[in-house]
Amino acid sequence: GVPGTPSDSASRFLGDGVRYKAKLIGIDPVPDAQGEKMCWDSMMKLKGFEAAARRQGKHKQRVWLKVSSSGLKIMDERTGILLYDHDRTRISSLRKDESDPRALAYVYQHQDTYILYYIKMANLADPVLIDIKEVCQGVDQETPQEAAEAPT
Ligand code: I3P
Repeated sequence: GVPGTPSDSASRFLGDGVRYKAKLIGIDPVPDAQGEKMCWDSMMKLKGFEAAARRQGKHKQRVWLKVSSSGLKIMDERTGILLYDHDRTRISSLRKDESDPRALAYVYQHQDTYILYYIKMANLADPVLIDIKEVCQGVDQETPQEAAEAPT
């Protein structure tokens, strides 16, 4: 079709996909692939670290979050360096942050460990959550009721 024509919404995710301005709040190893309390505890711990760092004059790293049909990429905003490349099939949990409409988190399976990534968007997290859900559609989710709530 004609570039820019919204005839096929999935085509937005082809190639480089969609890019969002964001900041990395933090990353944290977690014991499991999913779990509401596990994710919440990890997010609140990272939020505590963020506040402590802020009091010492440190700023969160500015990044681009790229959502594409292959998964998620996190790049450093200033250098463009690829920090993390997350295959869609290994994203095991996606959470919205009930305490912050601009934040989201997800769990990624790396070898036999799980790592939570906690990200603050420059704008509202909801449209990004919808995009990530679309890209991760069909990925095995054992407890779909725990996925981020977003209109479809
Ligand atoms: C900043 C303010 C911003 C925050 C930024 C803080 O503090 O809280 O909202 O960006 O975080 O430094 P201040 O108002 O004292 O300048 P986010 O909303 O994106 O978190 P940062 O320093 O980590 O960028």
